[in-house]
This record gives sequence, structure tokens and C-alpha cells, in this order.
Amino acid sequence: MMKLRSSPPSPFGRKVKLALAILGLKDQVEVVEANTADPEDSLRSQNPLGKIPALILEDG
Ligand SMILES: N[C@@H](CCC(=O)N[C@@H](CS)C(=O)NCC(=O)O)C(=O)O
Repeated sequence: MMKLRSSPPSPFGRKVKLALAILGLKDQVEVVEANTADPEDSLRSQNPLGKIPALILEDG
């Protein structure tokens, strides 16, 4: 299953979540909370920019 790294207050993440809902893709994506302020968060290895939203495909 694909993973969406995001955070509840992120307007950019909210935009992607809305698009997933409208396109009927919600069941294909697990939302995994990310903390952009935490240097230990695995987000940094998934997106070197350390920004959200970031979509992680099934093959990583
Ligand atoms: N161009 C990006 C911008 C994403 C962005 O700036 N996200 C913010 C959170 S809403 C972020 O990751 N901030 C953390 C940082 O800049 O280190 C997009 O449109 O998705």
C-alpha cells in the first residue's frame, strides 16, 4: 500500500487528502503522520527535502 507522509495541520497535505477522497483513492493510501521538525523522523530518508506531503510508493 502507498503511504502519504503528512501532518494534520499541513494545508498542502490536506489538499492531497482531498484529492485522494474525490478520486476514490483513499483505500490505496495509508496516511502516516510526519514531524518535519524532528531530524530523526524517517521522512528525511523518504524525502531529502524533509517536506510534506510526500507519497511513498509500494516499492519504496
Ligand atoms: N511545494 C510543496 C511545499 C510543501 C511544504 O512546504 N510543506 C510544509 C508543511 S505544510 C513543510 O513540509 N514544511 C517543513 C519544512 O519546510 O521544513 C508542496 O506544494 O507540496
